Amino acid sequence: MKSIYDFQIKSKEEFEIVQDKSKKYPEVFWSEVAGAFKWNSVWDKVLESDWTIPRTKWFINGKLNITENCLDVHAKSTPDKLAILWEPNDPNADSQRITYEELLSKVCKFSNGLKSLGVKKGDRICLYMPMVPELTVAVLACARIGAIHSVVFAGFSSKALSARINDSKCRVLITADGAFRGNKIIDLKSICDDALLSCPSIEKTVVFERTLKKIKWNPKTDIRWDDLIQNMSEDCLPTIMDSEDMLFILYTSGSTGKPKGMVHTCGGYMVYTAYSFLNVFQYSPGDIYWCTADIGWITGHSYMIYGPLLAGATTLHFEGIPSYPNWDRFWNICEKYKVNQFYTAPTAIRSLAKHPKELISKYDLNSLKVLGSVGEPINEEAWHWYDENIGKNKLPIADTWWQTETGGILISSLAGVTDQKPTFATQALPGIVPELVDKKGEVLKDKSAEGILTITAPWPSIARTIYGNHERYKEVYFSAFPGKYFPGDGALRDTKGNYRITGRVDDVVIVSGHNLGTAPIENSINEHPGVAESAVVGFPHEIKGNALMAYVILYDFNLKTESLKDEIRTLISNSIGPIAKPDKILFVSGLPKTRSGKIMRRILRKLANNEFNDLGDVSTLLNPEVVEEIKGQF
Ligand code: 7RM
Repeated sequence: MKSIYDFQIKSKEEFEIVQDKSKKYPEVFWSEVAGAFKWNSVWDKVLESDWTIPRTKWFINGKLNITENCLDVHAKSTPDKLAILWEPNDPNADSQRITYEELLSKVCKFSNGLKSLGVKKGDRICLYMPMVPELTVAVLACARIGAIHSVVFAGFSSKALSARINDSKCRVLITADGAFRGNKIIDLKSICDDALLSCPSIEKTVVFERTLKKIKWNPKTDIRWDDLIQNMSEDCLPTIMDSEDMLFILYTSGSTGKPKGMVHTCGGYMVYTAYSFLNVFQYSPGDIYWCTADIGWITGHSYMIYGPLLAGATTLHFEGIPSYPNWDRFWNICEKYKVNQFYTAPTAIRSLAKHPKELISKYDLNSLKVLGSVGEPINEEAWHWYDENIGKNKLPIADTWWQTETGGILISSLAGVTDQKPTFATQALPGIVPELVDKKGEVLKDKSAEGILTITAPWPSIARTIYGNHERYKEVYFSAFPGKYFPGDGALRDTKGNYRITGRVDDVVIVSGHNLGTAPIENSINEHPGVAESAVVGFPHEIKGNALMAYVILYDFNLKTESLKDEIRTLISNSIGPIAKPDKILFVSGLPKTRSGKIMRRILRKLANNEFNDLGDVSTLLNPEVVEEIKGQF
């Protein structure tokens, strides 16, 4: 039997050969990769796909349990190998080192605990937890017994939590008494108590004790984590799943208010996350890999838990935040654990770049071999700062473009193997077929082009549906360009076939009959040396239909003058045309952002339209206070 490492591409020549093969014979290609895993019975058909319905199925009738491949396989061959390294919020508290054998026991114990609550295959379980190893244990325990995990980021409000619980009718909620985040304690349990006032489907709440702060206790429904696992066996046979059985639901925000529960299935997700992990990050056995995301996001699911564990890797999980106790914490951790692969987000890079370089030079970062970026387009300045200061101008940077919906990385360089180019995600991974189209859906055939990104061929880890709403799935992803997957991003292609993601294309505003994307307008505003960041939205206008409003953050707030507004308008006029000049420019100190650093344009649109009382739930924002500040400026 081949190992998944046999599919790790090691040279540019090999990349070209594999890419060619994956395009010509996708089913042969993916079935060979899938052969590197343990299946209880092999699929009888590799692929069934019709994106007009839309439907995608991989490894049909294959039977497996993903946790056998994440845990049992390695616990048998390398029991003492470290699976998880855990760094707590408090740098002086004890860290944890969990081997594959230990992780398997912990997962089995908790799986048995869940079973004792009556949880069975197909039940939905909500997880609302801090970044402790028990979160990973709970995720894998669900997968082991065929329950569907729905992790909700533990920074979301009680309202957001209850909406997600109710959408998928979860039976059990797993949470903690609280979470440590920097010098704050977040009372997770009381947030859950609030949420559960309107969640009739929840029968039991399992509470892991992290902070030991006093909490309200409901003896009828609440169970301590430790009590639940106390007498449980350390063995639990994995439940045999079909390839296309649901593995998890993960909610992502849509352009309308209601979150979309993206559904991922067992077989294809397993094959693609492991394959992409090994190839993008060029992980070698023994390396220490660190992704700084939260498990509450898809990056955490695919590249902190499943991808690395499937590869038998050592994955570092950090409970805290980059600024605590100081802005050198990330570099401190890199040195402490001799991190080899470091994967973070542009928003983190930009905050880190604001602090003195001595905070980096204090530490020995020589262990680093690969850097990664994810979550939004990385701007030129941030890319070069990362390259120079962390990569010392010699490390490959993998700019990884993908989505909750794609399950895994679709466009990225393979670190150190294929060419990189600043601010370009570069090439599609083997088996991924991107295509640029214009607004009418015409394929842009020129080598170098700019347009809307689509993906034309199915890949194993595409989300199969939106939980309970297949119509919306079809509408959002498969109706703009029939037969193609539409991710909602714009992209530019250079003559060598490298892709640069330019931003969301679903934020198009029609001004006096002209279709204007807000992303290119923002890009030209950002060219002004005084501008740190900007966001442009449309608002209704009597004559033009829509007009534009620009929210602009200046490096120096004191420079907010009328003449600066004129300079910004001139820049836009010069790069796009006078039609793209915003009617209103507002200087602000921050923009409302999601926890993963994405600007909430929906809120900016409402503010621009004076709809102050109808902003929806702003409590899920990273910085709800800026909404008040912006309101005050109108
Ligand atoms: C992994 C993740 C998805 C959206 C996506 C893009 C943007 C993500 C990049 C990027 C440019 C990147 N999932 N995005 N990665 N844009 N370059 N490397 O972020 O579901 O939360 O967001 O994020 O707009 O469509 S997500």
